[in-house]
Amino acid sequence: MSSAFPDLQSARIYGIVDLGYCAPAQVEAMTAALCEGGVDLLQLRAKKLSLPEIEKLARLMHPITREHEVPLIINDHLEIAATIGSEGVHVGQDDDAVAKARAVVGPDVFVGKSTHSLAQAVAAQEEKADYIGFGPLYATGTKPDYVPIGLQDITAVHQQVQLPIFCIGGVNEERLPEILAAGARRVVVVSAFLLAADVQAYVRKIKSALP
Ligand code: 3NM
Repeated sequence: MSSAFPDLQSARIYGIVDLGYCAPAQVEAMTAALCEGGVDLLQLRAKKLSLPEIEKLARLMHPITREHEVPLIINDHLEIAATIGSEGVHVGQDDDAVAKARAVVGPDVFVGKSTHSLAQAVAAQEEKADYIGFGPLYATGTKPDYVPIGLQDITAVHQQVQLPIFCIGGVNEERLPEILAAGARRVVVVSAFLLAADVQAYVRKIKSALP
């Protein structure tokens, strides 16, 4: 990854421009608001759009994220990440393995992986992911088919996995104190950011509450 960007270890707050909440026409403004609010990482997630549409949105987002020195991470689509030269790519449990992803995007692009249990988190570390998502902590409409894992394994995952761990799923301002008390150090926030009346202010509030 380019040295212009902060390293993953220092990242605390991870936003996602999820097209389930944000219309394509709003993507640029939302990207700017999230970056100006202070996200450390930003993902493009568009489960229902075609590859050309996703690539187009990624190309709109990238100059904005770059200007803010925020790594852009493409969800699922390795070839789009490789084509547009994003700083990261993210894969799920049912997607390509980390090694396959790395082979497509190259050694300088970081590869994140979703994990939904302690065992999957440890496996992702063995697979040499660069970071993991860990959740969903709570039931969430953003990923409705997943059973929430609760907060009880957060301490253990930080003991057993040395990668940056981003707790995800239902994270919002009200829940943040109990999530941090359970041992989380980094979070991903999706709907609470995208639906906030003042996105920048909401990001700032979450950021100021993180260690
Ligand atoms: N991945 P919200 S939970 C995209 O557990 C995603 O891997 C999850 O959205 C996982 O902040 C999730 O709106 C949705 O709950 C997070």
